Parts: sequence; C-alpha cells; structure tokens
Amino acid sequence: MKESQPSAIFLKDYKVPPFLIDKTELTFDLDEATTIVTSRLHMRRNPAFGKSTAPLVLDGGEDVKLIGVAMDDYALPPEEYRVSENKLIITATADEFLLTCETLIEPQNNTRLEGLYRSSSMFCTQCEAEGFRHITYYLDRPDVMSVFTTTIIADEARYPVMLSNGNEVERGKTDEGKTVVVWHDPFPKPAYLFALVAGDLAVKNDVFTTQSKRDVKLQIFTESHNIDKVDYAMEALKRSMRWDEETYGREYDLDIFMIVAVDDFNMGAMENKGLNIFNSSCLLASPETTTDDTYLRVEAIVAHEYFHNWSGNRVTCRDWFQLSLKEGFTVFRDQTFSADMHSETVKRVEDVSFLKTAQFAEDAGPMAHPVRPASFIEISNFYTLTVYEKGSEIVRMIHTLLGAEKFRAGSDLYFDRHDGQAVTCDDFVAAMQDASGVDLTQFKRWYSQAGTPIVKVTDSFDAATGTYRLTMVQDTPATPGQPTKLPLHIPVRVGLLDEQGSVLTAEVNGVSAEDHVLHLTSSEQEFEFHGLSAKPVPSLLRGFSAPVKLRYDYSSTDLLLLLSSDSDGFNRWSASQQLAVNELTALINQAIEGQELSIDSQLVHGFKALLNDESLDPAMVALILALPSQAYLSELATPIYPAAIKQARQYLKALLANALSADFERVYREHKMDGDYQPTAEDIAHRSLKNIALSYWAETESELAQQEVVSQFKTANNMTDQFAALSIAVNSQHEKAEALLASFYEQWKAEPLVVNKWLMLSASQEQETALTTVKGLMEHPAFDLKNPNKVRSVLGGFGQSVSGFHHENGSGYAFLADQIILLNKRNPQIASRLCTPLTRWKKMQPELSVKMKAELERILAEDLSKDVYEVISKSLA
Ligand code: 0A1
Ligand code: ZN
Repeated sequence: MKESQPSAIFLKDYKVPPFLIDKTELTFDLDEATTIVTSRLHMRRNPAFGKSTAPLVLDGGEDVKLIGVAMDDYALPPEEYRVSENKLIITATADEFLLTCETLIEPQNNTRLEGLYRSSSMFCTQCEAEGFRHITYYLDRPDVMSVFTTTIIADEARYPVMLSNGNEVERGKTDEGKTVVVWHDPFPKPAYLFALVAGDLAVKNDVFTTQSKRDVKLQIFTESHNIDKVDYAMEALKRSMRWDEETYGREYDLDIFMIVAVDDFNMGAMENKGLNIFNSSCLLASPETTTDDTYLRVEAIVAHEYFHNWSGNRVTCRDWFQLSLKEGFTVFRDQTFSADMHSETVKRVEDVSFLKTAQFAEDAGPMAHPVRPASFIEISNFYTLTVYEKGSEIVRMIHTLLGAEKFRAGSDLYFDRHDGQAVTCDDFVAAMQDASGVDLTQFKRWYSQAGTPIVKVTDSFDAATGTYRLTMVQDTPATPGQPTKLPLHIPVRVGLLDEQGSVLTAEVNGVSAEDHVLHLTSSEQEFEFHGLSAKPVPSLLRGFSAPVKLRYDYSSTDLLLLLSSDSDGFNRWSASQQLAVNELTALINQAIEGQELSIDSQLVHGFKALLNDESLDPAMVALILALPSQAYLSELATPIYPAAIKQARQYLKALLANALSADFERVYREHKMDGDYQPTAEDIAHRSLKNIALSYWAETESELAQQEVVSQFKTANNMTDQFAALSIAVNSQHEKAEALLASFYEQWKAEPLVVNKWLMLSASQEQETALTTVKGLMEHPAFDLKNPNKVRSVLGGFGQSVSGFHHENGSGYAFLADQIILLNKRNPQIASRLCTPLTRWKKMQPELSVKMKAELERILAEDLSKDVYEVISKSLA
C-alpha cells in the first residue's frame, strides 16, 4: 500500500475556472516512440472568477515530459514555473497571454489507452474524461471550452490518413518531406472531445442531406481488411441523423462527420466532435461474423455517439459530477431511437431486464452513488450503470410526467438556452420545468439520492361503492454515506383487469381511463379507482414507469392472467418473470437446504399457452421463455448461493423442456427461415424464438434434438444461428461440445471479433476444470493482455462459470485478483472494472464471502492506481 492514499473531490467545492482558453493550437510531430506536442494556448483570466492573482495550474500526467514552456514567446526559465504532482504551475501571469508548451509523449508505451496511443498500426486518442492531460498540459476540465486548430505532421507513406476534429483546412509538406495536415473545429469544445487519428486506413464514403438541404460528407475509416463490414453502421448513422431531425429538431452542424474503428479501446465508443472513435466490436458487422444482438448494439451505439453531438457536445457538462446530464439524456435518446426502429415493447423489456439485473445490483452494493454523485476519487469509475441507465430512467420519468409534447418543448428550450455552454443537471430540469409548467422540485431528488426505492402495494375493494383502493408505501434503503432518505416523486402507471383479463375503465380524480399515471410523492399514499363492479387484478408499474422494486402479493392465478391478457406488453413479460422468480426462489431454498428439488410448476401452463398462440410477437415469446438469469436471481438473493441458483435454474429448465418437448420442437421447426440473413426486427424475432425453443428441446433426451444442434451449427448461413447452436451445445453439455468449439475456432481464427466470442464462451463453461481452461485461454495465441476486448471476453466469461469463478476453494477469486493486480498499473480503467464481481462479497454465502474479502484485502495491500484503489477501498469500508 502507498504511504498516502488518493483523496476525493467534491461537487460542493466546485468553482469556475480561474483562467479560460479561447483558442488552442496543437501541433503533433507523430512518431511511435516519441511524439512531440506543441501547444499554443490563447489564455486569459476568467472575469467570472473575480479579481485574482491565483497562479496558473495546468493538468498533466506522469507520462508527459515537459520540454519547454514560453509565455508570449518568452521562454520561461526554470525558476518561473514548476512541475509538481503532475501539475504545471506558473506563478506570475498577465491577464491575457499566449502560453506555449512543448511536451514529449510515448504513444507505443501507452498501455492505459488514455491520451494518444497506438492500436494495431494506427495512432488514436481517448480523452474522456481526463485523457487529454496525458497529451499535454492543459486546463483539463469540461467547463473550459476552446476553439481547436490541430496540425498533424507524419510520414505519409505510413500514415496517409491523418484526422482531427472539424474540417481539413490545409495540407502540405515539411522540408524533410513529411506531410502536414491542418484541421480546424469552429465549435468551442472541452478537451475531452478532442481527437486525433493517423493510419493507413480504408474509407467508406457517403452523403447525408440535412433537413435544411445541406450535404454532409460521411466517412467511416477502418483497417483495410474490415472495410467490407461498415455498411450497416453507415445506414444506422443515416437513420440516426434523420431521426434526430424528426424527433428532436436537431440537425448536424459541420460539413463532415467521421467515424474510425480501432481494435484497442477501453470503452464502447467516443463522441469526439465530428470524429467519433469506436471500439471495432461496436461498429463492424457482417451476417457471417455478427450476431443479431451485436447488430442491434452497433445501431444503438452509432446512434448514441451521433446524438451526443447535441446532448453532450453543443451543450456539455459543467463538471464531471454532471456526467448524467449528457449520458442519461443520450441513453434515453438512443433507447427511444432503437424502439422506433424495431419493437418498443421488446426494447423496453431488454433495457429493463438489464437495469434490474446490473444497475439494481450496483445500487445495492458498496459503490452505490446518486445519478449525480457528490464526490469521487477517480471519475473513470463513475461511467456506471447508475449514471447511464438510471440516468436515462430519470429522463424517461420526466417524459412521462410532461407528456411527449411538453417534453419536446423542454428539450428545445434546453438546447436553445444552453447552446455552446457547459451546464448542470439542474439546468436541464429547469428547462423542462420552465417549458412545461410542471413542478419538478421534489422530482429532482432522483438525482441526489442513491439506492433503489422499494414500493409496497396493498389493495382493498369496497363493493358497496365500487371503489378499489391502492395503498403505496415507498422506502429507499440506506446506501454508503446516505443513511436516511426522503420520499421521491414516483410516477406509477396502472391499469386494471377483470377476472377474464379484459381491460377495465375506471375513474381516478374525476378522469375516466384504462390507464392512469399515479403520482406517489409521500412515504405512504392511497389512491382510489371508482366505477368498478368487482375487485380487479391490478397491472402495476406498466412499461416500468419508474426504476423501483415493486412489491405486491400476486397469486399465481393473477400472474397467469396478466401473462395471458394484459394489454401492456411489458407487464405480460413482467408477470412471467415474477412467476418464474417465485418458482425459482422455492427451488433455490430447497437446494440450499440440500433437499431434492421438486415443484408443481404453473409456468408449464403459461408457456404452453404462449407456444400455441400464433398471434403473439415471436420476439416477445422468446423473451418470456427466457428464465431469469443467474445474475438477476443473484441480485434478488441475500445471501447469494451461486451453486443453488444454478441448480434451480437447470432443474426448472429441464422440467419445462420435458413437459413441453413437443411444443418446443414444433416451434423450433416453424420459425426456421430460408433465405438470406437480414437484421430486421421480424427476422431477428423468428431467430430468437427458434433458438430459445432449440435450447429447451436440447435439454431433453431427444436424440433428434442433439442432431439438430449439430446440424444447425454446421449449416447456418449466419453467426446468430451458428453461435446459438454452439452455445446450446456448450451449455447443455452436449457430447460434441468440445469438438464444436474446436471446429468453430478453426473456422474463425482469422476474425478477431468472432474469436472473442469463442474466448468468452470457452471461459464460461461449467466444469470442474474451469480454472485450468481459463488459464489455458490466457496463454492461447488468440489472447492479448493489451486488448481490452480480449480481457473482457476471457475474464467476463469466467465470471459466469459458477463452478469456476465461485469454486468453493476460492481459487477462482484468487485468479481474478491476480489479473487485477497485473492490470492495475498497465490499464487502470480495465483493472478497476474487473473488480466488480468481488465487490459483491458482503452478499455472498458465508464460506465464499470470506474468501472474496481476503482477495480484496490482498489487492488493497498493493501499490494501487487511483481507479482500483477507489473501488477496492470502498468495497471493504
Ligand atoms: N462518452 C462515451 C463513453 C466513454 C466513457 C468513458 C471513457 O473513458 C473513461 C471513454 C468513453 C459514451 O458515452 O459513449
Ligand atoms: Zn454517451
């Protein structure tokens, strides 16, 4: 452990910057080993800061070597500046001046993948959140917005493509014959949106004509062997541009929009102004190599990054505590876009399922934080599901409270009022409130209060008056640093069904409707529905109208009724999940007690009806048939018994498979498709139902089913079907599983993104020797510790193997801890993210909990990066 540990910074300490940078001129003399960066910063004291003689303090990184610094072309002697704790401090400055700084960086030794680094044969950058300081000294904070001009000097033979933000304004040669390219971005931006790319890249060109009839040049760059896989992303980009015009009235502002795919990237993608940089796994797509899920992900991420041009770039964040201002809003925008492109209900189910599994777990763990955190040690640790996904739920609730029209008026006002500014979540809510007249004062608590609220609902019916009463009690559990909570403004959308499943019209506060949004604002509140002749079955929290845990004592009969009849498609899924959770919980308890598992499953009846109802969307049927995941059941459990959960899921799946074997076989055959692969909602729906039907059928003893798995693997004309067959073989412990895995690798070893899927599936296998397998994979020629995708595949896959990761001797935890220690300094962001499964130690069954804790303590004893230190120390607190 270090002598002194990193300290936290607090939102309450925010001050406007003492200096501003009106113009930033950068010159990069590019070289793999040593790149020289010259910056010319046109600076002045910030009038908003008030009269001050405060020194100029610029942010840098330990990997930036200062060569020289000059003020208004006067080279400063060493006594007039100092470098301390990665800051460049200049004591005496005029009110306005030109600061010139020369620094040396080493792109090829940059393994953190922040700042300027090498990926394959190219140079690229990643500057969010605080990566720019690894390039040169700067006021690296989002409220310092500057107009950038970037000069790139490089050997054209090796780097024919040289890109930065904005427009290319000049191209020439140096005396030594190197090529010089100058880019100018007219829109002021914070340094986190700066980007530079250089490489020998292929390009796909296109044009988008905006609603005001301007032609925008679109370019996607990749290494030449991948250029045949960008057509889908290009079409998705054009759909996003059109959608943002139609839905939000937002038009693109520059004359060129570029996307570049890079192999080594810590995150999914980055919205740099006019020059988005993508992890190639989130951009490239072809039927043979890409599954349906990934197609949808590519479309969503292309849209997300594009939408940031307004929600993030034109209007940016004042400070990093406001991260959800851009991320929550942009996730909401990309979710709505995907819903509009495909099926709204399917998209909602997928998003909510993810939120309830992963964000709820985060909100219940040691890293729980508000959507607008009050403090942090390392901002990279706060690119979380809470900031992104719960942040999006907050924007969605505002949409519910205002209605579509007023929400649009609010967003128009927000963009108009704050164009070119760096603002706060409060500014966003103020615009929504001002444009709509809806009071959001209490609602704002969602931004500052962590934890998932629990809403308990009870009901009663008064036959004499035909009044149905719902009583709701809300309570948010304590989270680190927040022992007590205030009541939130929770919109609860409710409908009512009669015993036959018909929708009922009822009157609430004088309004007669089939569907009501109730405003739960107190700790306890009662709502009355009038005009009913019998006690209805309530359909609560329709569309998941708020990110809460709903508790209502539904009987199995109620749940079967909702599953078969609710007019809200989302709640049909929700009912099936609740039914499955109830049955699985009973089975898990039997497993923990060491009893033989047995259950009279009601799901059999629900599933039977679904499998025989041809009027349903096959995608919804597939989602309903998917049993709650190991991860979701772990989130619900205290304590977590991983092996018992696994055993219960396997048991129920086999029970359903055997009871409905003929139905699964028939549905499998009915939804098989001939013809070319298309990533359309309709085709994806058929494939998803066919493949889940096969996964059940393969759980039976049927010889035919086993043959069908192998046959689908061999004959599939697309990756979705081939990989589904492979996964089924592996997960059902098919006798040919090993052989199919080997043949898959042989077939695809030249396609790194497919190999990553193979790595993940191989690492996730349930077998006593899982640890040996994963160690072998890390020695495999396909593995590369420098590549975050490969690390995520292998270690993420291993985390899913109950018999491997949660082995009772603790060897799985020790192995993960070893990898965290290995990556701690090389790539702190990746190392920190790998810690997540260990941070859940307090919720684990006692024998495993102590072993996890011991590994966390072992990690804490190391000399840690800020990133890892924050997560580990908070987990042990
Ligand atoms: N802003 C990007 C994702 C991103 C987040 C953090 C990063 O480094 C800490 C890098 C990229 C997005 O939302 O797509
Ligand atoms: Zn984003």
